[in-house]
Amino acid sequence: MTKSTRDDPENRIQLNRRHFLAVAGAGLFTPTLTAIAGSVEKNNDGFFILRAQKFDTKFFGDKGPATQVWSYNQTSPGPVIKVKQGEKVKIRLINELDQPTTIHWHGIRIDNKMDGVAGLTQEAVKPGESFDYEFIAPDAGTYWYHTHNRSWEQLARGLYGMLIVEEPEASPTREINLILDDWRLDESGRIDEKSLGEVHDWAHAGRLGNILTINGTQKPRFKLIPGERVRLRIVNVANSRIMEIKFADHDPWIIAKDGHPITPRKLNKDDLLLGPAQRVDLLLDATQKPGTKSPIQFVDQEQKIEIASFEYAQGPDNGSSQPPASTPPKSLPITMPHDKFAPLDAKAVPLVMIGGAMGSMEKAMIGGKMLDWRQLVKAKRVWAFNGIAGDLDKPLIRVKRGQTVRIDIINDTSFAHAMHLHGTHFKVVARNNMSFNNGEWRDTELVFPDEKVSFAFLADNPGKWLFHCHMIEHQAGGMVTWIDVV
Ligand SMILES: [Cu+2]
Repeated sequence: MTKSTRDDPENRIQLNRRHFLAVAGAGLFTPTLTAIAGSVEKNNDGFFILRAQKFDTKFFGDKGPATQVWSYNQTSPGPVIKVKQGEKVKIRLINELDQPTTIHWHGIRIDNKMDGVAGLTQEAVKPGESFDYEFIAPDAGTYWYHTHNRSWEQLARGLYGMLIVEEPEASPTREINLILDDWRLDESGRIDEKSLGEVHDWAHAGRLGNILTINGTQKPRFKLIPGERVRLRIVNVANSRIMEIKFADHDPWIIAKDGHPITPRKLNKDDLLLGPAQRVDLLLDATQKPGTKSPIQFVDQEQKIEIASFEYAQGPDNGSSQPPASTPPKSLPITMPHDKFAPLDAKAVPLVMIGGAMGSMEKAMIGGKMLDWRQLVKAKRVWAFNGIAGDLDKPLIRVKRGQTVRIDIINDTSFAHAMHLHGTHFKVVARNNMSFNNGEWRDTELVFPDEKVSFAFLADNPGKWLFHCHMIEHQAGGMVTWIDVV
């Protein structure tokens, strides 16, 4: 690829959108009532077992073609893992695949040895071998777990699941999990393997799928009881697709972002615009009449596509279907160390993103050598942070424990990036030269083209913490660095 032939990313997205619609609209799917289930066996030594295994799933109903995915315990998404805040979590990964793999516990303020980053915090677990993950989850909330080795392939093949850290006090609120993914399938319904590793995608918006699933199925239906209030835990696990969803006929409260509680409020415009890896928790009041069907929609530019639905239980309207919609829910307890957080004393680190199609990157460093664009494309390193295309030899910054760090990101590319910091959460403290503190903690934040966004965090967790774009093809293509807390 030369600069002159770098094409317009919009074309690619349009093509994918058409394909997505064609497959989704083909009427092949059979909607099913869904509850995510998964069985987790417990070993005598107290470890829960996650087996990374191949598994045939049916995206298109029982009569449709089978799609071989990679799974944990024969289900993708993997089993929903529920742990109590502060509890010791013991999980044994057994690798029954023919590629090395690891598990990363996304968003958990974890012991660095347990962070699961192949090549940085541990060696990838070889086929036939196992690894014991043991950690304490200090914050209650909605998290997820996923592979962190060859993620551009292994995540695309289905190696992920939801991790719920429950508040110490059990809540009576019923919960519904929505795990959103897009898959790129070929004409026969198999994973489109030819496109895995395709540098064209890496240099554009990433590998976008052509079918969309919630909890591993198309168009699931979720029961609601008139008058009830349910908690929705939503995560976007797609490799690269930014997802925007909408609830017709309902006006939910947002209560948490990326696992961390926020003061409950009604939704703002972009609250349900989720970059890869981002989560939100909502409380939704079932205000409709018995028997009502109401769509959950995927917002695609001007149009809305139904991707799931709520179905209200039948039965007499007992009058409870007018719930106290104006009553704000109670805030969840916040456990981040706010008091020690000092953005004013922060050590500032610039991070300039360059690269990709329609970008200005002419050269970048790999392994201390300067490469031109042609060589970078050949090496599949088509993105860079501060002129370095994905080297992990040196950290972005080395700081003493207890230091507050501010990373000033400049997105000098034509694409959005979902920046994820391991091991802690950060606050977005400035956007396009406007400083603010909205009280929200994130572990992943979207940075749009030409934006300047500053993240601040307290470096209180020692270790090597990866900092990367969660558009996984961008990470693989050079958008990755790390922060050393000593
Ligand atoms: Cu990116």
